[in-house]
Amino acid sequence: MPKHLTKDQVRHFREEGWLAPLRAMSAEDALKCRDGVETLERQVGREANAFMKIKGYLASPWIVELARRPEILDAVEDIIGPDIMLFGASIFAKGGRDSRYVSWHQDSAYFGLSPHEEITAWVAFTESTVDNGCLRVVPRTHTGPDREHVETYAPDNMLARGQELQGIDESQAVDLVLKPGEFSLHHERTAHGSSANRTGDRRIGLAFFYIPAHVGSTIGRRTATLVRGVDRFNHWDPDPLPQTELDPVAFKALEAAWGQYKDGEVRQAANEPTTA
Ligand SMILES: O=C(O)CCC(=O)C(=O)O
Repeated sequence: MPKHLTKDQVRHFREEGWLAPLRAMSAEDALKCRDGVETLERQVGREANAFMKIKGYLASPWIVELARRPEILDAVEDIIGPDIMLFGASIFAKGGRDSRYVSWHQDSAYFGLSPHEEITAWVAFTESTVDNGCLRVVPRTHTGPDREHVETYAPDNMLARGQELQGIDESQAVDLVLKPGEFSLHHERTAHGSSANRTGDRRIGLAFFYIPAHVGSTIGRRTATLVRGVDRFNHWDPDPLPQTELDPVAFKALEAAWGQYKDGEVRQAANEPTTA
């Protein structure tokens, strides 16, 4: 029996590769998260997209707490089972009237995981609508193979290398419209992206990347955090979790992971054998 989702919701995720909307927290708490992101931006002096990527939860303890919220983990558990590792988190913040977009992509081509059982919980800190460029998915793409991405490095593309899937049938796309405090789930092979923000306010969401503990890294040993259950596999070293906001040790690890990802050491690694 699922713990949190209905059987139909679990079936929907398995067949379609996505599920939304689900509630993680109240709209007031989502606003506090937005404030939390904007406080970090002021402290660091850069837009969150520049530093809260790949291991964004290492920026502050409140982000780790959010990743552990039962409302999110109960839903994740219903899909991937009780032993859950958090291996990543990325902010996706678009400004008001912002032409930046996220091209169609599959995370499986870049995450370097095997087997492909990662699921992403995308948590809305603001409204996420068609007008402000909500997350979009192409249903059932998770059941096919990993596809090749063209790395465009297009300036308005928010992805590190502007990686883009070719031949996506956009007429099939579903808009994952969310209210503040809601979240969506998608599989790492589900093709997804988002359009520009045509409204006057920011659109901010934080994507948490969860794996069952048996999933290993195909690109050498890395770190992750057990957020529920038991790790019987020891595929991952422990993350240096932040003790304070912008804890220097944790922040250095965050920057190193993002740098390694951006600089191309993690490239189309999906089909390589696991080394874990
Ligand atoms: O928030 C967006 O616009 C894109 C999110 C995304 O690519 C992801 O969650 O992996």
